[in-house]
Amino acid sequence: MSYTLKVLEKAILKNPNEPEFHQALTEVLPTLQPYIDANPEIEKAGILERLIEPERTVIFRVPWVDDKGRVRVNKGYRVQFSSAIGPYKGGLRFHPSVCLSIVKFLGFEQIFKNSLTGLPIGGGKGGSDFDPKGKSSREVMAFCQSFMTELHRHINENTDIPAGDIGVGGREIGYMYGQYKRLANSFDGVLTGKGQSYGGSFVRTEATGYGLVYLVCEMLHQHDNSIENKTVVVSGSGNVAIYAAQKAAQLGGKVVALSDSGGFIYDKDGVDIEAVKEIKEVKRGRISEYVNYRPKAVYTEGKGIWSIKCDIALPCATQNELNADDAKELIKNGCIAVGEGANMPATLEAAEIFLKNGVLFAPGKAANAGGVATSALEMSQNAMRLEWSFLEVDHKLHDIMVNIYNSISEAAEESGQKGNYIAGANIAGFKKVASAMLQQGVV
Ligand code: NDP
Ligand code: 2IT
Repeated sequence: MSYTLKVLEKAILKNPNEPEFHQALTEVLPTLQPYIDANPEIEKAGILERLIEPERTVIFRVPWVDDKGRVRVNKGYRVQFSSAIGPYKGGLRFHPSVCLSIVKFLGFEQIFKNSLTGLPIGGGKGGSDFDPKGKSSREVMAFCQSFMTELHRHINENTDIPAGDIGVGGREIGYMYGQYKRLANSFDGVLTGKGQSYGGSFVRTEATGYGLVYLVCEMLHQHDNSIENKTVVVSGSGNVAIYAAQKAAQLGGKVVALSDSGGFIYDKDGVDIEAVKEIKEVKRGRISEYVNYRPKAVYTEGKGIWSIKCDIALPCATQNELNADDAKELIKNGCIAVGEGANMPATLEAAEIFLKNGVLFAPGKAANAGGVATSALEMSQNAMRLEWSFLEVDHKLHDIMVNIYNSISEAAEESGQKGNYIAGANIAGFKKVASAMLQQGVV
């Protein structure tokens, strides 16, 4: 049995009840085999056995008091996965589904994604099973303060720099930053995604969605195609989805659908992004409310967004939101390109189907790396106590995404798997991390 399959088999046995983590390992490890065959020192140094084990995992109690005066308790997590090429970096997710398996899958993917950005950031992830939905701002603040009261012992600007993810946006980062500053007595760049008035970077809010579209456009361009006049379906309607839809429309695509966990909207004339922003960012409402703004649009409850005919699909909600049947339906309807804005939104089977059918498929670690890349730019600006303009950051983001496309495309070709950007992203991300680990000895 090959080295990667041996490590995978053992990891699955040693980490039972972690299906999402198993899935991430299954998606990554076997694709590294050609590179490892050419570099046998990797196996000798036990690089994979070390890489799949987080350097440190912290799980903690988060007690807080709700508006009715009741004591509530949630679980908090921070998985500090790899510091081989820089301080741990990755988001915090607040969602009732959050558990160790999900945080580990996200943290593992983050190592490769962060390496692909070309910037000096290691991999980490965290979060809580706290559900911000339906909570008052005071409740969210109480939770965030309690969460940071423990988390602050484990992070600092040179060790671990969290940011947002599902359920964590500017409001939550603000409350957590306020509490961190109070406990650490230090105004530093320990979180990214901060508000503009206290050290946040221009473009961080837009970065993941914009970056996704920049990468997809480059991929299309390299295949003598473009986003212009293409029909685009974007799932989700949170931070990533909104700005992916906005950039896709700015660059000439027609975005006809968005969704949330309740259902999806179809607007054949092209989605009105400003209306979506008002519903989601201002009112914190549901996507179903969109029909009040555009009465000709149709809202359908439940899953099913992938049955809408499109040229380009951008899954931007959550893991495993696009399965084999969805992939087949998209292909049947003429879909030519898929860009993963979310982390692992396509199941293993779905991704395989896209590859087999010649659909251009940009995996999350590459396609959604613009968010964390811009976080790293925020860290640079904080360290220099400087601020770059919107245009400067946007240009840097664009260059980073084009570079990522080039490196995953080259790595795919070099490993004899031209056009397989899943393998390309895994290998290109792994190379730098493995090299750093080899040079740093057994740690
Ligand atoms: P938000 O919380 O802003 O939005 C999440 C969106 O996805 C909402 O529309 C939400 O619907 C939907 N969603 C979440 N969970 C589920 C679920 N279990 N089933 C169906 N729909 C769901 O999060 P983001 O936009 O920040 O994140 C979206 C994805 O992008 C995640 O996979 C995240 O890991 C990834 N990502 C985010 C980055 C960032 O910078 N924010 C960077 C890179 C990747 P509802 O409101 O109904 O729950
Ligand atoms: O999945 C991700 O890359 C993020 N949620 C962003 C992480 C970050 O540190 O900006």
